[in-house]
Amino acid sequence: MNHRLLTSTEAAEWLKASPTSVKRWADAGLIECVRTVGNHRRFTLESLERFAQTHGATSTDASVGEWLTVLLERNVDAVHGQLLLERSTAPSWAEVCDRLAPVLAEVGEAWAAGRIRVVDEHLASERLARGLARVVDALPVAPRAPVAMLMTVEGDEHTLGLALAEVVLREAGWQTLWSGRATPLDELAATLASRRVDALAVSASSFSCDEAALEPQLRALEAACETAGCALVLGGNGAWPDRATTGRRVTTFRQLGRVVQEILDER
Ligand code: B12
Repeated sequence: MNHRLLTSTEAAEWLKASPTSVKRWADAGLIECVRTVGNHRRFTLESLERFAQTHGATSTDASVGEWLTVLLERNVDAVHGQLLLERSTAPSWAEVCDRLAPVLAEVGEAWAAGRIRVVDEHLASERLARGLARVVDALPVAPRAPVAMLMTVEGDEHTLGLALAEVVLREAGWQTLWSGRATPLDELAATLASRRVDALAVSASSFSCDEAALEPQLRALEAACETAGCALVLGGNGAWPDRATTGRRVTTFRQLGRVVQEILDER
């Protein structure tokens, strides 16, 4: 095992991609990376090999472009069709969901660069949300299946990460309860105490970039889950406090698939 850590430039050379793409794939959780004290990204050769195996660096760029066309210019049927097409070339829905990370990042960059309007972003997001909902509805679960509740952190309207997580949970045989955006934290403990919830999955998108604002929310989430005896899963590229927590930090959907299995194995 080669332990030497590679810089983003060296990783880009190895992947025959641009350092910007490597950084974007890392931030989207597609390539595992570690951070130096100076917050620089560093990569192991193994993580690059894993990425190249599943993505093959250049093809990802091409497919991001295709996805943008479908999301921004076509309808929900076309989005649903594209999702099924991706699934036909992937080992799992978790893999498909990970392939969508750079697509969402690209939508954000197109908005930030003024190439698309906020309304375009709303329309594209809703098409994807509805396409994913059709996939979820087609994935039946057993009556006494484990239950996961899905919510975003307070103030965060970004629910696509949750919609992707819901597909992965259904594929893993979990029932899902969509609480989504604006879930009041002060009601959470009572909700978790009033019904069987085996895991609470919480999303903080990169919009939730203030760690100090997330700290009290994380404490409330930890306390509610501890009292109810349910697992806590933390997702999204938001500024989750970098400290020991009873929550399980998840950055990719393949990882989510593994984590929810661990939760069941531990029961
Ligand atoms: C779609 C979108 C919207 C849509 C959301 C629609 C919807 N139903 O979700 C709309 C148009 C409503 C919107 C609104 C806004 N947005 Co917006 N948005 C986006 C965009 C393009 C995608 C968001 C998204 O879903 N990403 C997927 C997220 C959730 O994934 P992630 O954090 O990268 O996490 C990854 C993993 O961790 C995993 N994951 C995510 N969640 C979870 C949860 C679990 C349990 C698990 C296991 C895994 C997991 O999935 C992701 C992919 O791998 C992003 C671009 C981006 N880079 O994210 C901008 C972005 C987040 N938005 C941004 C902004 C500024 C806004 C607005 C303020 C714009 C405005 N002026 O109106 C508002 C704020 C609304 C609010 N209060 O939240 C900025 C945030 C910048 C910043 N640091 O503050 C971004 C980064 C765009 C940009 N490039 O600047 N947005």
